[in-house]
Amino acid sequence: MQNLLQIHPYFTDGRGKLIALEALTDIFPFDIKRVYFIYDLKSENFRGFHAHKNLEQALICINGSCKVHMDDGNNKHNFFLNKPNQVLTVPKHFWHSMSEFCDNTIILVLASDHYDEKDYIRNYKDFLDYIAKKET
Ligand code: T46
Repeated sequence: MQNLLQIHPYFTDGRGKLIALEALTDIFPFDIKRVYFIYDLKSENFRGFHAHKNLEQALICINGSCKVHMDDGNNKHNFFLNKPNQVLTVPKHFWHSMSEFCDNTIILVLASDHYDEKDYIRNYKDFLDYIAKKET
């Protein structure tokens, strides 16, 4: 699961750093149809706790830091994001949650499709049943 975290190349010179995100590349193998960002986060809160049936996403902590817990139904892994060139792929069928936000954290999310509540699996038991059915 560690291979879901990639380091994005950046341009750097005396003025600072620049990262250009492009769809349909090794880092973003999907077309990007939606971009959203999550901010004004409180350290004691959790977000996520769901999986997607079809949506592919990539998370970038463009400011601050956070923990992202990922679970494919068989294996679990925690990622710590604290650099804007870290790109965490969240494939479909991965239960995920975000927590331990430091002050001023901003999480940028690139998504392969428009928002659709029907694409969410928001109950963990339903998620495990969905994975079990997929594997048979
Ligand atoms: C995900 C993680 C990483 C919309 O109306 N449009 C949108 O594009 C999104 C993303 C959300 N919403 C509404 C749905 C809820 O009423 O915004 C509200 C908060 O959404 P949610 O509770 O799903 O937020 P998170 O932070 O738990 O999850 C979000 C994404 O929804 C989800 O796809 O993978 O970030």
